[in-house]
Amino acid sequence: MGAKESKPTEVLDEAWRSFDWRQKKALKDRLEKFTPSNPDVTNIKILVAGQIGAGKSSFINSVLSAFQGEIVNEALADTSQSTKSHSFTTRLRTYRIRSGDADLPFEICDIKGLEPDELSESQIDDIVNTIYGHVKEGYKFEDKPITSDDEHYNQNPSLSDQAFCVVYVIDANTIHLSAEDKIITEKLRLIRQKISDNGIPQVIVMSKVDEASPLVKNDLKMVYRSNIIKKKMELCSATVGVPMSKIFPVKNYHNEINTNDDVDVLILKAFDQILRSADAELRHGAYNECKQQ
Ligand SMILES: Nc1nc2c(ncn2[C@@H]2O[C@H](COP(=O)(O)OP(=O)(O)O)[C@@H](O)[C@H]2O)c(=O)[nH]1
Ligand SMILES: [Mg+2]
Repeated sequence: MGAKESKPTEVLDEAWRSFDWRQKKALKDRLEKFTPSNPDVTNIKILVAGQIGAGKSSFINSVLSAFQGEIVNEALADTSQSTKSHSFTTRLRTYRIRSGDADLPFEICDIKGLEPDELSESQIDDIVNTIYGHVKEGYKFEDKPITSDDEHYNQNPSLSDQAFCVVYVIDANTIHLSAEDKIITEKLRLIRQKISDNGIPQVIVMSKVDEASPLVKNDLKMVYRSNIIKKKMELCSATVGVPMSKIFPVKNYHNEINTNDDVDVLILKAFDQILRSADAELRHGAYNECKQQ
């Protein structure tokens, strides 16, 4: 029956992005040896933003798991499904990446998810303040933005308190399908506007590629041969305004009990690029100049 359908083919003849599926060990080794190129920085901080339910906590857990070689559930992912409209992460939480017993010089911050309500400036201000290192660990996000007299407000953030790369986690299934998503992408665009003057690099992690394409669900290695995934990444790029080279498709660990090399290698590749972007920004030293004036 289905043979007569004239849908565009989902399987592309060739991978449109070259990707070595055997590079997991090389990536992991390199990341384990990585030292920030600015000696004043003890750890490179990465901030993860995106819509509620996009997979931010699951992405953080997946990075932790890929390094540990076993499933880690440190960042609380929302498994209830019913609380989609309300952000599960309300406090600022920072996760240190470890490999075995060794602490690596990377930290990832999980912040409150963006809510698809009217464009409130307060969420955006909170995110921008967090990027600049003004929000201390454990701060509970409120309906209004943090003020400088708050006990969790850091007046003098060090380089290690600031985020040097912002990662937007975007669910491949919902990108630009609903009015809600238009509001979210508009919010991301506003954040971009506020921080891009300072050159903070931005990367998109497009999550849930397994749910977006049956081909990919069946075999993750088909991710760069899937027409659906390619189209979704192009849509992401156009709506948020981030080049394709800064968009990484991933499948997060969410219900598995063991890690898997294909999942790991996509996650580690995304994380490697995130760190390279952050470190390049540190090297350029734009921050040093603006902080030391
Ligand atoms: N199939 C699939 N489900 C995912 C993936 N990433 C996250 N999820 C699920 O999506 C839901 C929301 O994820 P969560 O990490 O809590 O999103 P957050 O609100 O952005 O932190 C949870 O039910 C996860 O199990 C993925 O890559 N594939
Ligand atoms: Mg979360």
